[in-house]
Amino acid sequence: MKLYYTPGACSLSPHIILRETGLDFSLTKVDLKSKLTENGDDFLKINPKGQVPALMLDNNVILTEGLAVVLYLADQKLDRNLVAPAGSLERYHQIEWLNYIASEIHQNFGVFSPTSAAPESYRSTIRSKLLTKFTYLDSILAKREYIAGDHFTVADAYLFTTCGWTPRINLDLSQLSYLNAYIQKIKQRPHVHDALKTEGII
Ligand SMILES: N[C@@H](CCC(=O)N[C@@H](CS)C(=O)NCC(=O)O)C(=O)O
Repeated sequence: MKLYYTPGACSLSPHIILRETGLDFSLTKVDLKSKLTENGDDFLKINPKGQVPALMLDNNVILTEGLAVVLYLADQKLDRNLVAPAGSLERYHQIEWLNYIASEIHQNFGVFSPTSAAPESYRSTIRSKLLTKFTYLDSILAKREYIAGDHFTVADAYLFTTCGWTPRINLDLSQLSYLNAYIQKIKQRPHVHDALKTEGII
């Protein structure tokens, strides 16, 4: 399998999950501005949406959308407990978290992208909105070790990835002590550390 990624982008989440599963994979870097891969290939021919993550399966089929990609990967190695088995209520709760992170957290970062023309007043509104949502997540993490329960899942890889974007938009989360302890704990996982190192983030 091959993961098309951009350092520090939302593709970090499936990158972490690939490592956590132990599946064999390679990485190809994408420049999101030029839409070229590090090999000079036109990324729009690989994923016409022009977005990472994109996962190329061994039969050359492309799977996109972070939520679908991490679920697919975790399902390949169910024994790693990165997602609960199909049909279990636990799995639907994990999907509930993935969707919350995608729609309520991730999407709100869009106004801070380099191509966004959003005025500072709007950015400020979104910053406050994000603070409210991260405060809610902090209250969940006050009650349990990981966002969906007592062990690391696909939802943690995604949440951890989005937390990494907050300094870039000047969103101060230092008062959210449970969230901060959680970020440190996830960062110390060997596979997370390796993913961050490979992407040049640490
Ligand atoms: N709906 C997509 C969104 C992916 C996304 O926002 N990717 C960003 C990087 S974090 C990207 O590729 N941005 C470049 C662009 O939209 O042109 C998903 O959930 O995977």
